[in-house]
Formats: sequence, structure tokens, C-alpha cells
Amino acid sequence: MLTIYSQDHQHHHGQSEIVDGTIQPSFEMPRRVEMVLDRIKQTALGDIVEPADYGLAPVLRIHDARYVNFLEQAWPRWQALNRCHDALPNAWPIRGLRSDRIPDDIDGQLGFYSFDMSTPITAGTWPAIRAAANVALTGAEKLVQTGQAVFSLCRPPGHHAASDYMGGYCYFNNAAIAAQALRDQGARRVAILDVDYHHGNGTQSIFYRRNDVLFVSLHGDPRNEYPYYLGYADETGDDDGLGYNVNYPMPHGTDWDHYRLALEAACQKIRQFAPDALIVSLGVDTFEHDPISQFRLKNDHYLRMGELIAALEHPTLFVMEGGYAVEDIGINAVNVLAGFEQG
Ligand code: SP5
Ligand code: ZN
Repeated sequence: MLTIYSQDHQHHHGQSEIVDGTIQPSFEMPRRVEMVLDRIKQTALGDIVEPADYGLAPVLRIHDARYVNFLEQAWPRWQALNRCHDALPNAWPIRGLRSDRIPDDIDGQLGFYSFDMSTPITAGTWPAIRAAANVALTGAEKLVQTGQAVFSLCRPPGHHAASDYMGGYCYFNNAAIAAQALRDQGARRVAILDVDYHHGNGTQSIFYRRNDVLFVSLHGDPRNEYPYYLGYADETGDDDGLGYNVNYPMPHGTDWDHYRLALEAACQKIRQFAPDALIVSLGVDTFEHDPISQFRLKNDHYLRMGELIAALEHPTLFVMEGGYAVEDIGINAVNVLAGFEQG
């Protein structure tokens, strides 16, 4: 399988996040995708190529122009205030506060354009998120050209980012940008299967009123798992999109036997939709030893996951999302891809 990778992800390295009330090094670190890249080479999965540059037009098909402009300008504005630590929000427009006014102040804007504080803007965030979008877009283009499955090794991840807000380590929604690019290149229907441990709230929100992009997500139940405020089973889409959003929330402790049943049901939904292309939001934070997650999948189960996805026989683009057990992230991610190729 062809992999798309850019070393520009290394420009983004958030210093810290708050976990259990304490400031800790960020779980989302450059070494994550370096480990995946090493494993791709070790297992000779296939060629690794750099992305082309598509500019901002395909990003603006998904993201609000003011949000994109904010992301581009945030670091220079922060720096002009002589602040040298990562830019992080400290206030949000929650219920009853004005969300129809965008404050001028950088701190006000950081809260306006985010839903949590795990998504720092650093000196290198802008080039890194542009590269990640290009990695996804190059994957989409290669998929169209060859009809063969492609792996877009994106970092930072994307599925928590909505049209106009960041969160959960995500800035641009790489999978959504790729899905829209496939639509714009002639695919009539695109399905997105999100197997990251966390609900893909951003992707769901982006396509919630559309019937041309089916979103199907398997994840920790938001009753007791991040992102808490989206991802319930009763979220089935609105307007034209009614019936085109499918959530499978599962409890802490979910193991492969139970996960597999949900994955088979999810695959059945995708089969019925008969998409021209499938995008897999590939997070491997469902792993038993993931430091922030509560499912119990083991290394070999990722091979089975790849086989089940392959059985759909759709042109498939894999887009890297989460996974924080750094020593195993390469094994688990590449197991999905290898299982897919053997399946
Ligand atoms: C892309 C992706 O996987 N983003 C995940 C963002 C999760 N952020 C919230 C982490 C909460 C961690 N709580 C862990 C408690 C460990 N004692
Ligand atoms: Zn995740």
C-alpha cells in the first residue's frame, strides 16, 4: 500500500496539556507518526511519497474562512504580545453567552474557535496542519488515479475539528477535506468509517445535514468519555442528512468480541450506502494499553479490523487519527493496513 507522509508534522509539538488536573507533556507528539513510519519501512508495506501542495482552496471547502485565517494568524499575534509558551484558550462562549460576536482579543478568539484546551497553537502549527491536509488530499488524488488503497499518515489528527473550531489535538479535519475532494472529483457518495476510540464529533458535525457523505463511528460512550457532548446513538442526522449519521457508542472495557459485532454492523451500513469511496479515520487508541483510553483491543485484532474493512471492497483511503501507546502505534496501525491487503 502506498503511504503519503510529510516530515512537516514535526513543526507542531505542543508542550503540555491538562490531565487529571495536572499539567503534563502532550500525549499527541511527533514520535507517534515516526513510529508508524518506521513500522511501514520494517514491514515493507509499500512506497512512501511526499504530498503535493493543493493550497487552501480544498481546505476552505470544509472550513470557515475566518477560522482558517485565525489559525494562520494566531501564532504571530500571540508572539507580538511577547508570549512564548504555546497559545491556549482560557474562556469559552457556553450557554447564554454571546457566540454571535467574535471578540478582537486573541484570548477571546482562542476560546471562540475551540471546545477544549488540548489543542495548542505553537510556532509550527500552521505549516504542520497545512501539510497534514495536503497528505490527506494527496491520498485522495492517488486513490482516484490508481483505484488502489492509500494510507495518508496525517499528523496532527483531524476528526475532532469541525468547520470552525479546533479541539482534541485537531485543527483541520483531514478526513473531511479528503472526502470533499473526492466528491469534487466525481465520487457521488463517500462513506467515512471512524474507528478512533473517541467520537469524531468534528466529522459528524461537518456532514450532519448531508446525504452524500455517510458518517459511521465506533467509540467510547460519551456518557463517560471525551468528547462527552456528542456521539450518542440517537444522533442520526438532520434534514437531508437524516439517516446518514450512525454512532456506535460502547462502554469502557469493550473487547474485540464486542467491538467486532459493532464493526460488522457498521460495515453493513456502509455496504447498504454503496459508496464510490471509503475513508477510514484510523485511530488506534482502542488498544488495551493506550494511556488515555478504555477499550481492550490487542495487536492482532487490528489485522482482523483490516480484513473486515477489506471485505467491503470499496476504494479505500486510510487517514491517521489518534493512538497514544507510542511503542505499539506502528504495529497496530500497520496491522490494519496489512490485514486490509491480505483480506
Ligand atoms: C485524535 C484524538 O484521539 N484526540 C483525543 C483527545 C483526547 N483528549 C482528552 C484526553 C482525556 C484524557 N483523560 C485521561 C485520564 C487518564 N488518567
Ligand atoms: Zn482518539
